[in-house]
Amino acid sequence: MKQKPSLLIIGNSNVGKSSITRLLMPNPRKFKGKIGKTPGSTLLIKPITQDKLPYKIVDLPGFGYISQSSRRRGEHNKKQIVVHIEKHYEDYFLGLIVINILRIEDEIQKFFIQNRRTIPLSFELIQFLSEFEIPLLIIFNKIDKFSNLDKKKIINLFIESAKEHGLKLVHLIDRKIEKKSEIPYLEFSALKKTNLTKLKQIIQEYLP
Ligand SMILES: Nc1nc2c(ncn2[C@@H]2O[C@H](COP(=O)(O)OP(=O)(O)OP(=O)(O)O)[C@@H](O)[C@H]2O)c(=O)[nH]1
Ligand SMILES: [Mg+2]
Repeated sequence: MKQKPSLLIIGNSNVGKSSITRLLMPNPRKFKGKIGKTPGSTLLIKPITQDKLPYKIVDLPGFGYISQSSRRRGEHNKKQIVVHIEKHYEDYFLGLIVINILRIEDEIQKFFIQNRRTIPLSFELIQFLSEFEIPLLIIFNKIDKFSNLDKKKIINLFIESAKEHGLKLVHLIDRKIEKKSEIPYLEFSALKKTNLTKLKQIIQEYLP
């Protein structure tokens, strides 16, 4: 039997990865939440799929994931993510990098504005993934938490700071981005299902 291609959903804890996964499932009731990591030191990478879904979903913690109890474990997980991607990048037809819009200002303040020698983990993750040839889509999730004006301001802050790290983010309008140097982004709300149709459409377009 032919193997299904994989969709990567990556992002820190609590950004909405499982919520997005559920929205993509033909049969969400059969999807049991917490998948992808265990409290143990080993990262469990368990692809999720359903009969009617033409791809598998792999949900991974982002670089910023640090368990409450152990900083070292955070580093350990990061290493495991790196090893996993290095080994499996060819299985992925698309990678969704999920970013919680509520966390952006803080991250950019601390690791960019106040200290130019550090790099925000989100940028590090985007840079790392762009080195492999996985097409990427950045999802700014939880936009329902902000007014339109604040949302624009925060996304702009992210984009402008990313530019200084050599990352070119472009707003995804309708079609697939062809230029390899540009990374498209989509504003999203898993709660309100904002842009869900668009997301599904993009996934279809990238499916091999
Ligand atoms: N307001 C709002 N809340 C959201 C949205 N998406 C997810 N949440 C909430 O955010 C919390 C975390 O969502 P999850 O989908 O479990 O996040 P996750 O990335 O899978 O988290 P981990 O499995 O811990 O890595 C839940 O309480 C969700 O209900 C959104 O678009 N808007
Ligand atoms: Mg989850």
